[in-house]
Amino acid sequence: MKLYVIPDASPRTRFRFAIFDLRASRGSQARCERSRLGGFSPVGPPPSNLRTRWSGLFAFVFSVQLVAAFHFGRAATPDLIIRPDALNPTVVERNFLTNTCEVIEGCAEAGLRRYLIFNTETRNIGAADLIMGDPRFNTNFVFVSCHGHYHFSTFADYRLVSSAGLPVAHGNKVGFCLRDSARFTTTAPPSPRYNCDYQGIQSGWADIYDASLPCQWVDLTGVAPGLYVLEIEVNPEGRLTETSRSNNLARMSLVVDGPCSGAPANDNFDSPILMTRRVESAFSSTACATREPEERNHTGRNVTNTVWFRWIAPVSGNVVMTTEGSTFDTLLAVYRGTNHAGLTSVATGNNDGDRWTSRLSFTATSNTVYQIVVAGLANAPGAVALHVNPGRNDAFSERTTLEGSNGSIAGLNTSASRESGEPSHANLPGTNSVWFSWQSPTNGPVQFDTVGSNFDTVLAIYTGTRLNELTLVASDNDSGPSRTSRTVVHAMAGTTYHLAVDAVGYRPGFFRLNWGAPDSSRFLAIVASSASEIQMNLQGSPGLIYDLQTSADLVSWTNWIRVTNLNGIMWIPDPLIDPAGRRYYRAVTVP
Ligand SMILES: [Ca+2]
Ligand SMILES: [Ca+2]
Ligand SMILES: [Ca+2]
Ligand SMILES: [Ca+2]
Repeated sequence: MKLYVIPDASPRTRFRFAIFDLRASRGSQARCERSRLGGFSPVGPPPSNLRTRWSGLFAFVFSVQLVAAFHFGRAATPDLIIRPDALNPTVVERNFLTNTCEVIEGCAEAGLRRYLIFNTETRNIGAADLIMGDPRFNTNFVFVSCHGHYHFSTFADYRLVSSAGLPVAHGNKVGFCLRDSARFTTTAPPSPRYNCDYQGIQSGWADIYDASLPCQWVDLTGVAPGLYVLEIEVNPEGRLTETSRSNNLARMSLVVDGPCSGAPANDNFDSPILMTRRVESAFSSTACATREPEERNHTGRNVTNTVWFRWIAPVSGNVVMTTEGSTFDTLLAVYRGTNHAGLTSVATGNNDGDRWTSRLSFTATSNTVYQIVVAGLANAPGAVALHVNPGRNDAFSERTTLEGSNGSIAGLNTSASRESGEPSHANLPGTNSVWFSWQSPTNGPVQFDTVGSNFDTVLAIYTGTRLNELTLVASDNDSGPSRTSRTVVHAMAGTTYHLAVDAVGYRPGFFRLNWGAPDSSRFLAIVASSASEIQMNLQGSPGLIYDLQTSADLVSWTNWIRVTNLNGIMWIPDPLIDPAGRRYYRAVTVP
């Protein structure tokens, strides 16, 4: 056992303890464990300027008293969390030179790149302060000559992840000063205690890193546009002793756009993204958007980059619209009218939504056309997500109706839940189901998938009329790419199917539900059309080209004919059949 007492210049503490390896030597008698030492962070080897040192019996007796003292107040440990609604992510371009600290430290590459920048607010919700102390005496810190001060390299981990939970972009943030930035509860001490010279976070206080600080980002360069999740995890390696690490991860679904390369398709009032369902989401970008000459101010502001949506209300009643997941400070306005000059305001929103996104509500009238515009506050550009009634199809009885032999719908299930009596979709314990109904217009195979979702989905398809009496038709967990779901139903014309999209592992987000002809080609049937001819029914996506090959032994294959599938199902006759022989067929898609 080694226990060091370090004289401390801080006026609030008379001395500090450097404790390590308390299990050693007489540990079985002392029962010392780091986890019991609430309020003290474990530190490594003693500092070189240690002036006072005890060891042996004196230290043992002293430590028993110390542990006894802390055992009495054992529940008092810090507990760090990341406040998810303070992130406010924004996409920016930065150009770093090779000799800048960001490049030298490894959190940026030299040259012009795109970054997703964001705030992080780390709160200490535990009963005790997080005490890091003087970084010179804490081996979690290393001195970085570039910045001229100490860094704590694993305080937080930043990552942008796909639906499979795989990082597509990663941040290399180094903490350089843990301190009391803001008090979040009135029961906390009124004054800050910790600063860059003597670091920590008081109970009830938060340490805030503003998005403008170095390395507060993940590098988006090369990330494909789409739906992702930003994950911020504090104390990812557990170096800091705290009450719980299960609450250390904050997740935020967001949409990423590509570099600006031209006006978006819905830049102008007359070319909006059309939305017709009661619950629906759509995505766009204001990065290259413009303001039309006759366009008015929106939400009273002189904006320059607007994108337009048009929603035809399928039913009357209250409607909620949000821009949650957009990567900039949005403005949202809804109008009625058929041209710029004739618009009348229905509702506006600025910062009423989650983080700095917008949220509004109004009472809609069935079959009425609503013109919706999204712009950036102070003309901030970025990726746009617009949601109509997000999560309103949470309950089976509130199913959203889908129509047509093929289509796609996007949505948000973060506010959805599991109902009493709800079946376990794909035999997995789901938490955030949303429901759809689709009546098949024809007989034949139909593929349903959730490709394009940003979380690990499950998909289940039922028939029936009551939630607790549904008949399972098909279900799937991971047959799609990146833990999305995909299954094929042999649908009957006129039959109504109920679809549930759910999340695995309490991680909901943006989903996409697609339906149509199966994209995996297959032979459905072979019919002998005459004594010397057969016909094969080949099913697949319209437009696919196949090389049909034949074999007598399933080993050696020869090209037979090349065909194009024009409408999803094709009949291929083979008059060359040898009734006495055996012939195998296969279809190879031509890129
Ligand atoms: Ca925690
Ligand atoms: Ca515009
Ligand atoms: Ca539900
Ligand atoms: Ca899955």
